[in-house]
Amino acid sequence: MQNIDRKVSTLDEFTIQQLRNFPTATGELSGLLRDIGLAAKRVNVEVNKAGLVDILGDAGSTNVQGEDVKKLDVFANNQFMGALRHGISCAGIASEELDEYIAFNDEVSKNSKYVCLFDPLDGSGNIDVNVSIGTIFGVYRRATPKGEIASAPDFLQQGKKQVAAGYIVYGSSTMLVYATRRGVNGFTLDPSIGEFCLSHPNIKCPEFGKIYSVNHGNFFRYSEGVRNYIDACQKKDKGNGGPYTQRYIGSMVSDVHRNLIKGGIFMYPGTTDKPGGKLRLLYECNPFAFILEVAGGKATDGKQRILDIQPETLHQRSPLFIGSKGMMEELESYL
Ligand code: P6P
Repeated sequence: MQNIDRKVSTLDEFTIQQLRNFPTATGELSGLLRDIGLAAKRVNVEVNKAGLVDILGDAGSTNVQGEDVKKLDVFANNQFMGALRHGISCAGIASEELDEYIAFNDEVSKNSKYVCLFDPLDGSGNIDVNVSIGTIFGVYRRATPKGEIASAPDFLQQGKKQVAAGYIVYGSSTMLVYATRRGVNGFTLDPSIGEFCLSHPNIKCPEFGKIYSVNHGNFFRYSEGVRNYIDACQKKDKGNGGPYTQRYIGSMVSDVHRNLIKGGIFMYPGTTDKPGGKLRLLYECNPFAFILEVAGGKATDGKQRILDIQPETLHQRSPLFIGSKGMMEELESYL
């Protein structure tokens, strides 16, 4: 009998295997993750040729954050929204690019179990200069009864209510990383077969690392505790666990992905002029906080666990400190 145990799992095979391991599962979450994988492949094609076609440049509008919206943002938003709307697992979406949530009002969607919140293309300011960018998503079981059209309570849930979260990094290779409570797994896109293939099984964030990521340009607008921690990072030498290195490319997906794999801490603190920080709680902080906690790391807003924060509005911002557990505990002693 030929050995049918293949070494390489595609994302589809992996999610179906997860389904086989949990017979009570309905397959809706697996289906939703495959829908996201499909949209990611379509976005990847455009991101990879962004410099070649007239898809660069501003779409002329600005999003709710007052940021110039580039055409690729709009394209990516429509790909993820379209894939989820036409799947069988999603009752509605909320997007960093859209002022309001969108509840799908067809019968199949109204009877779906999940909602998805995403930042379709984070770091879009880097598109024109060929720096890696990414998609970030979080999946929640809907809070309102199936059969009804999704509504606000479905989208304003604490991050700890996520059943899955993940990101796609369109970089030197394109990777999709997602977490459920059972673990964090990374899939690298193999363009020759057009499939995401399991390349980083069971990702764990090292308890300590040597990388700290922060925008030094805001240094004098950070709190004293944050400034003292950053000073300490720069004074690390071999004696006390150093030397640390500073890595920050201004694209959260890339910065947090690197620190997840290698160990490190990423900080986007509040500042004197923006005490709430810049990053969005629902579309950036919650998904990454879920992923890092499953991988053994930590994520806070400087005072409380990100995943415990009860959202009040779709686009609220939060300070974010996230990464290796040991480094986070060291930071907390300065805050
Ligand atoms: P700053 C990109 O616009 C983004 O939302 C994140 O991807 C990134 O980490 C952060 O903003 C960079 O912000 O103020 O340091 O340029």
